[in-house]
Amino acid sequence: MDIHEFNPSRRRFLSGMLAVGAASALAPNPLISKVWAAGENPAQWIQSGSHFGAFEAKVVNGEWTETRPFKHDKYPCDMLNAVREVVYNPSRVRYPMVRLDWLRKREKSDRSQRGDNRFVRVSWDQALDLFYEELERVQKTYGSSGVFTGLADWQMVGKYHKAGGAMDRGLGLHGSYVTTVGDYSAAAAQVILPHVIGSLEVYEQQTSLPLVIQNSNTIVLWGCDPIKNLQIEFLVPDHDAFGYWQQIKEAVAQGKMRVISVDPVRSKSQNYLGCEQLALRPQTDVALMLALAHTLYEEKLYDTAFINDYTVGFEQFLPYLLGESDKQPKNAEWAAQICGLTAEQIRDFARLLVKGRTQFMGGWCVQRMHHGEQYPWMLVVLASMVGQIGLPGGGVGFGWHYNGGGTVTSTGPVLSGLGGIANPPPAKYKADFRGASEHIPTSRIVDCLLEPGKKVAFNGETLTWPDIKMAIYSAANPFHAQQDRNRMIKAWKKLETVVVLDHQWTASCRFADIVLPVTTRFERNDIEQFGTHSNKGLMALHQIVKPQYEARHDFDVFAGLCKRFDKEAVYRENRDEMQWIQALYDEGVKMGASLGVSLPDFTTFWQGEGYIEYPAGQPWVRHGEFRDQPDLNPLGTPSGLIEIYSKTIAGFAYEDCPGHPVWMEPFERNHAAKKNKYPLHLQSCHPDKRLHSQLCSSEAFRNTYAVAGREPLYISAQDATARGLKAGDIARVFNDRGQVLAGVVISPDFTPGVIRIHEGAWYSPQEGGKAGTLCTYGDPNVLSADIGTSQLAQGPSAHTVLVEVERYQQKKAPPVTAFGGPETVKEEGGSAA
Ligand SMILES: Nc1nc2c(c(=O)[nH]1)N[C@H]1C(S)=C(S)[C@@H](COP(=O)(O)OP(=O)(O)OC[C@H]3O[C@@H](n4cnc5c(=O)[nH]c(N)nc54)[C@H](O)[C@@H]3O)O[C@H]1N2
Ligand SMILES: Nc1nc2c(c(=O)[nH]1)N[C@H]1C(S)=C(S)[C@@H](COP(=O)(O)OP(=O)(O)OC[C@H]3O[C@@H](n4cnc5c(=O)[nH]c(N)nc54)[C@H](O)[C@@H]3O)O[C@H]1N2
Ligand SMILES: [Mo]
Repeated sequence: MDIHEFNPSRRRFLSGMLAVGAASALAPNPLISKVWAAGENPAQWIQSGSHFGAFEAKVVNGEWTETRPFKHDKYPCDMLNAVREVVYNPSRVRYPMVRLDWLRKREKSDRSQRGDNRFVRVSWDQALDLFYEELERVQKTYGSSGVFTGLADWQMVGKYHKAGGAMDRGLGLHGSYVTTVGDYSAAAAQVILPHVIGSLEVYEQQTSLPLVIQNSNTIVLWGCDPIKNLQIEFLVPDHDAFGYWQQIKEAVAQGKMRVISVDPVRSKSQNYLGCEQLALRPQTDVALMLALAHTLYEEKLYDTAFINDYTVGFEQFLPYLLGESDKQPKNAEWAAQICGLTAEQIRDFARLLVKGRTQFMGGWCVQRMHHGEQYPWMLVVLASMVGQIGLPGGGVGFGWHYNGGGTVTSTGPVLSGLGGIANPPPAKYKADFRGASEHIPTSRIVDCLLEPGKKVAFNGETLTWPDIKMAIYSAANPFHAQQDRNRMIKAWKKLETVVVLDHQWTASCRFADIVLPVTTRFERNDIEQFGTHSNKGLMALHQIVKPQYEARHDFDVFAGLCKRFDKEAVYRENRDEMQWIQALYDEGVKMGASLGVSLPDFTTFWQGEGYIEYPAGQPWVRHGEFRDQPDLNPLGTPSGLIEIYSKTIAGFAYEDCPGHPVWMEPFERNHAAKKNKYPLHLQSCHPDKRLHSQLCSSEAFRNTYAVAGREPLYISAQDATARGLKAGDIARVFNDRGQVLAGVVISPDFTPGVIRIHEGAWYSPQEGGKAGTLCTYGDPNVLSADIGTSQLAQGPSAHTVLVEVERYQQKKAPPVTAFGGPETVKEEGGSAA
C-alpha cells in the first residue's frame, strides 16, 4: 500500500509476480479471444518490450500465461506485472463500435447522449466507411479547420507501429487538419526555456550520473521524483539509471553527499535515498528561489564572474529582487511567510548551495501550475548565481527523472521510425484553415471548442481558435489527460463526430461516436531502442499473441481509410509488417557503419538473440561546451547567453509573464492570506503504478493498490482525523468544479493541507454524460481547473487545485462503472443478448 516502497532488486520483483498465469491456463478465460488454434504454438518464451520495461512472455498454445523481466534489465519495475492484462481485461476494445444515436442520425445525433455508453457493434467495413464519409463531409463543408487530431504521445513502443505516425500519414493524404503544439508534460518549460537558455531542456540528455556521483557535494531534487518516474520511458527503458541512484543512496548514507528534496511531500525518491527535505508549501517555489537569490546577493555569495560572462539582464532583475521597483525586497523573511519555512532555513539553504558543487535537478510538476513558466526560469537564474552551469556535477537540468536522464549515451545509431511518405502526392483536399490557426496549444482544446474564433495570445503570436467539428484521437485519452472534466463534457457537445482508436475502452471511447479496436504492442512485431537517452542497444519485439478479437494494427486502420480514396498503395509504400521492420533496421545498419558500429544482417538479428548492445559512450556534461567556449558554442537565445531578463518576452507585454522571473499568486492557493472555502491542495502527480491511465484497466494489478475499489487518496493523519476519516474509508473529494470518490490512505509522507490522487485514474461517471455527476472511481481531473499557465505558454495548470474532503455518507457507495467496456445494444435500440 505504501506508494514509496521502492524495490530495485530483481529477486524481489520475481517473488512479487502476480499469480495470473497458472489460473488462466487451467480454466477457459472469457477475456481471451480464441483467435489461435490450440496446439499451434507450443510453450515458448517470447521477447517483447513496453514503456514499463523489456520482458519475456511465456506463451502456451497461443495464450500468454506468464511474464518475466528481460535478462539485461537489472532493475525491472513491478508494473511489468500488469502488462499481460493489457491484452486480456474486461475493458479491452474488441470490435468496431458506433454510438447508438450517432449511427441513426450521424452529425445530427443527440450529443447529450454522449457518455451514456450505448454502442452498436458494426463491421470494419461499415466503421471505415462511416469514418471516411465523415472526413469527406467535414473537409468539404468546413475545410481543414473542421478536423482536429489529438496528440498521440504515449503510443506503445516500436519504431514501425507508431499510432501517431500512421494517423499523420493516412490523414495527410486526405487533407490538412488542426494539430497541437507543445504537450501536457512540460508545456510551460518548453516555451520559456528556449527564450532563457536556448533549448527545451526537458527532453534532453543530462550530465552523466557517474560525473554527478564523482563531483557533486549536494543534489537538489526540486519537485523531482526520479525513483518513481524513471520506471517508465518513452521507449523501452533499460533502467540503468537506478544503478547510479543506488550509488547516490550509498553516498548519502556515508555522509559523502547531501541530497535535498524541495517538495511539499516526502517523495518516493526521498524515502528511497533517505535524504533531507525542505517541505515548502505547494505552489510557493518561486518565492523560495527568489529569497535564495536574495540571500546570495545580500551575503555576496553569488558568482559575479559567471553572471558577467554567461548571462544578460541581471541588472534589470536586481531592482525587483531587492524591492526597489515594488517596495518589497524578496528576502528570506518575506519568502518564509509564503513558503512556510523559517527565514533561517532559507538562508542556510542558500549558503549550502555555494558550499561545494551543487547539481539542481528540476521536475515538471511545478511548471504544470498557474504561472508555471516562472519556476524553470527562476531555477536557471538561481543556478546562474551559484555559477556552476556547465561544470561536471553542477548547474541545472530538467530531465533527470525522465527517459533514463543521466545514463551514458552509447555510440550506436539512433533509428528513425515510421515517418512521412517519401515524395507524397498532393493531398485530396488542399489546406484551408479559413483564417483560423493551424495549431492550438495541447491543453487549450476545450477552450477552443467552446469559443471558436476567439483570439488568444501565445508566445508572441495571436492565435484564432478554429471551429472544430470532428476530432480524431489515436493513442491518447483526453478524458483522463484534460483538466476540468465537467467543462469538457459541455465542450464535447460541440463536436459533431468523435473518432477514437484504442485497445482499452477508456472514458474517451465512452464519449466517442466511432471506436476502432487496435492491437496492443504485444500483438505486433517491431524493433525498438533499449534505453531512451542511453540508446544502450536495439531489441526485437516479437509478436506474443495474435491480434485479439477484431483488433487491427493502427497502420492497417489508416491503410483501410486510404483505400477509400485510392491511396492505400501510396500509404503502404508496398511493404508489409516484416518488410517495414527490416527497412528500418537496414537503415540502422547503414547509420551504424558510418558511426563505426557494425550490426548483423536482419535475419541473424531477428531469428537469433534479437538484442544488440552498442559500444558504451563517454560521460558528458550538459552545457559544458557552452561554458568552455561561449563564443563558439552560444546558446540558442537571442544573446547566445542565459537570459535573466528577456527582451523578447518583455516585448510581448504580458502582464502574467513579464521580462524577468517574478512571484505571482496563482488563481487559487491554500495557506495564502485569505481563508479558502476549499482548504486542501490536491496534487495529481504521476502514478507509481501506472503510466497515466495506462494499466488502470489491468484488473488484478489495480486491485493491488485500489482502496475499497477506488483510486487511493493520500492524506495526512491530521487532515484525516479532522474529517473523521479512517484508512480504507471511501471519501468524497469535491470543489465547485466537481466531485469524485476515492479510497483513503493515511500517509506519513503528507503534510497537513496537501493531499494526492494520482492522475490517470479512470473517469467513472455515476450518470454517464451528465456534467457535474459524481465520478465513482477518482479521476482528479474532475476537480482540476482548465486555465492556461499564462499567455506565454498556455500550458495546463493541472496542479493549481483546491478541494475539500469528507467521509462518503451513503451506506452503499455507487459502483465503479469505468471498467468493462460499452453497453452493446442492437441497432433497433434494445439491449443485445
Ligand atoms: N491532473 C493532471 N492531469 C494530467 C497530468 C497531471 O500531472 N495532472 N499530466 C499530464 C501529462 S504530463 C500527460 S503526458 C498526459 C497524458 O495523457 P495521455 O497521453 O492521453 O495518457 P495515456 O493514459 O497514456 O493515454 C494513452 C492512450 O493511448 C492508448 N494507446 C496506447 N498505445 C496505443 C497504440 O499503439 N495505438 C492506439 N491507437 N492507442 C494506444 C492507451 O490505451 C491509452 O488509452 O496527461 C496529462 N494530464
Ligand atoms: N511511474 C510513472 N512515471 C512517469 C509517468 C507516469 O505516469 N508514471 N509519466 C511520465 C511523464 S509523461 C511525465 S510528464 C513525467 C512527470 O514528471 P513530473 O511532472 O516531474 O512528476 P510528478 O510525479 O507529477 O511530480 C514530481 C514531484 O513534484 C512534487 N510537487 C508537487 N507540487 C509541488 C510544489 O508545489 N513544489 C514542489 N517543489 N514540488 C511539488 C511532487 O510531490 C512530486 O514528488 O513522469 C514520467 N514518468
Ligand atoms: Mo507527460
